[in-house]
Amino acid sequence: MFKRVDEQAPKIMLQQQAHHHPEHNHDHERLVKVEQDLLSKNNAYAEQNRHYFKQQNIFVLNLVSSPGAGKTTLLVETIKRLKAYFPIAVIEGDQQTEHDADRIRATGAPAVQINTGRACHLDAHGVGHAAMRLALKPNSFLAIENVGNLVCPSGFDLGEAHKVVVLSVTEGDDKPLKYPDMFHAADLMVINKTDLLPYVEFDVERCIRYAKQVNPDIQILQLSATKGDGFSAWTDWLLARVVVADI
Ligand SMILES: Nc1nc2c(ncn2[C@@H]2O[C@H](COP(=O)(O)OP(=O)(O)OP(=O)(O)O)[C@@H](O)[C@H]2O)c(=O)[nH]1
Ligand SMILES: [Mg+2]
Repeated sequence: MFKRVDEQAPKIMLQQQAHHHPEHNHDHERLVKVEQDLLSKNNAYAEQNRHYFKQQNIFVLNLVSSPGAGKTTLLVETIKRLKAYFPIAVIEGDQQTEHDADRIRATGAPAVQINTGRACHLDAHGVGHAAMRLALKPNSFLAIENVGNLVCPSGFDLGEAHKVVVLSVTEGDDKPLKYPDMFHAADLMVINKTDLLPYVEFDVERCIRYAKQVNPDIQILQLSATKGDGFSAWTDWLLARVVVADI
């Protein structure tokens, strides 16, 4: 089951509070209030999105990772393998450029690019609008690729069924402990770029142990999006979850 953003929000607030001096309390309280308002507005839009996705039987994933972990590559390879099974559409979130949406469109799948500018994450309101522009098909799969960073997107529910965190082996095996909110919010961790394991210091078992320490229920897959090793476990995971009514 996906975890709701309001379960995570208090933890984020408390951690921020610890860094403030008493004389800044007033400013800090105002900041917390603004953040709470922002999150509750986001949650309301996320619920609207979720209601719509459920009505249309659209399976939605929110892919999160640090920049360059391989989210777009994973999606491009997934579309190539699964587009014959069900319609796939993508919402791309990046600070700037249309690059990732162009990579998705090259596969034949529709994509909408959201440029977040100064914001470091997608929000449910923007995702709702992008979903309308995509004219999504019922009984389909929608992938949302969030802005690359392991902090901000963790607190923002977009109406997805699951957050999927992609961690590549060049980033270091300690990331689940350093960025626990993200690994706590995700239901699945994909360890990507396993083809590079011979060349980097990355202890897969330690990474898995850290991820489970933060989130005992997290599911884990290991693959190489470029070479294809382990990829079928990921496509099987998806096939088991995207319910296709008309096949
Ligand atoms: N060796 C190797 N390289 C990979 C793999 N997956 C992705 N890459 C490379 O990693 C780089 C970044 O991949 P992207 O798919 O653009 O990563 P991203 O997470 O979408 O990046 P942002 O959208 O910028 O956050 C590219 O050069 C990919 O070819 C993999 O499994 N193995
Ligand atoms: Mg990308």
